[in-house]
Amino acid sequence: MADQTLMIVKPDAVAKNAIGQIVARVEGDGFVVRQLRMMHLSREQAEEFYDVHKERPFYGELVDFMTSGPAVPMVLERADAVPHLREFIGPTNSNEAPAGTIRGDFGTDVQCNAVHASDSSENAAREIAFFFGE
Ligand code: 3AN
Repeated sequence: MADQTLMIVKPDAVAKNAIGQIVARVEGDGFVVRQLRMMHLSREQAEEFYDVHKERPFYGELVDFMTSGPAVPMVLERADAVPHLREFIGPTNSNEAPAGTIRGDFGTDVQCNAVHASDSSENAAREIAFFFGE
C-alpha cells in the first residue's frame, strides 16, 4: 500500500535551479507529488523543524543554511516511501553520495546536500503536518 514521506528541496538546490530536475527524478522513480509549496523558512520555523538536532554542534549553521533562501517542501507518495526515498537520495554527505543519487548529483557537502527526506514513518507524519497541516 502506498505511503507518504516529506522531501524538501533545500535552499542550495533551489539556488542552482534544480527544483525541476529533482522533481523529475523522484517522479521517474514512481513517486507521486501530492502536495508542494515554495517557502522561505523563518528562523523560528527552521529551529522547530530541526529541534531534534538542537544539541548538535552544527545546529546554528544548519538553521542559517535552511533560512538562507527559499526551500520547496513536498509530500511524495509510493510504496515504501520513507526507506525508498532515503536510499534514492543517497547518504547525508554529498561528497560520499554516489553519482546517480540526488545528493551525489546536486549537493555539495554535508550541509549543502540538496534535499531532506524523512527518516521514519513517525517523522514523516510529523513533518507533513508541520508544512501542510493535518
Ligand atoms: P539526514 O538529513 O541525512 O537525515 P541528519 O539528520 O544527520 O542527516 O542531519 C540533518 C541535516 O543536518 C543534514 N541534512 C545536513 O544538512 C545537516 N548536517 C548533518 N551533519 C552535519 C555536519 N556534520 N555539519 C553540518 N551540517 C550537518
